[in-house]
Amino acid sequence: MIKSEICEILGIEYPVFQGGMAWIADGKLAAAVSNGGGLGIIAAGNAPAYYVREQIKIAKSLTDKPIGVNIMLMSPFAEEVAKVTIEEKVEVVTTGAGNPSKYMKEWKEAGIKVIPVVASVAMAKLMTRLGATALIAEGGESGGHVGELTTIVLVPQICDATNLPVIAAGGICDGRGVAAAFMLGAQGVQLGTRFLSAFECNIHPTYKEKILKATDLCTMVTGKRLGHPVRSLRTQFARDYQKAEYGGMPDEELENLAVGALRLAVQEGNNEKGCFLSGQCAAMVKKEQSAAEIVKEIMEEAEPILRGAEKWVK
Ligand code: TUI
Repeated sequence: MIKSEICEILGIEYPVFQGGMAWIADGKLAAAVSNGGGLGIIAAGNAPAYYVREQIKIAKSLTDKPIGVNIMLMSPFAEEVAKVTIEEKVEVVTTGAGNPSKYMKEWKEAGIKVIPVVASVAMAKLMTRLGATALIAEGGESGGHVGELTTIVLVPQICDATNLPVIAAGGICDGRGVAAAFMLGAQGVQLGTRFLSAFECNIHPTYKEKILKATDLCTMVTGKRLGHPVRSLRTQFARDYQKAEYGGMPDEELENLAVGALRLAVQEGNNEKGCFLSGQCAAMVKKEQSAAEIVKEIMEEAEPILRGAEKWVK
């Protein structure tokens, strides 16, 4: 069995986080992952505080294990959601798409373990200084908002920049990815795309089908021009957006094009207007299974791979 310091720090069985996917990672999915021994994480995305509070209550009604809330820092509701995490006494907060410095003191005083996503060495150093519990190093293979660096170059650099446990994210889908992450110095992994196929993941059947049918070159990055690069499946919407982006559409119109696109993908499976966020590893997601099975399976796969690494050393 693979154990690391992060398991003791958080009181979880397996060092596996479920990524905080906006519109997707609700209380039910988070509870299923936590009940499976990993860390389930509710995504706040762009949702207001009352929604996040509701999802925390749902998760807590389904599990006694620790759960996390992911705060998307570009959300207009980030501040009120930050308060809700304190009021509802969630065990862990993860952050993404920005700098959470101004919340760190409050969270720490409330006894919340803070695990920010960092996409650079500078941010890793700052978060270490401000008292983060651990760091998530998320490479650009991931779905959604992506940083510049890939997982294989980001993780070791973040590990060198901090004495905190590092969780690797981006492109990790099975036991091979888990083993590789540990080889790079990580003590845990975060997976998003793989959990899209979980029975407990409440996305439109069309979304699930697209993930299960995806092939190696199925994702693309759009949104660079406006400074918010986002990885999604290469659908009609993504192609149209890219055409508009490089065809000189004014910024405001381009922004409007994306409004509501995540919801249309998740709730309606709308191919023309929906934005189906996905990591590059979609092609490696082969079957539907329970969240608990996913957690257990990837960790059981990783174990013989890590043990077998000795065969390379003569
Ligand atoms: O946040 C994510 N992935 C996301 S957020 C999201 S919702 C969204 N909707 C519309 C436009 C954009 C996003 C969908 N997917 N991943 C974590 C992540 N954080 N990746 C990269 C970063 C990051 C980037 C810059 C973290 C810190 C950072 O710091 C910048 C600074 O302020 O110095």
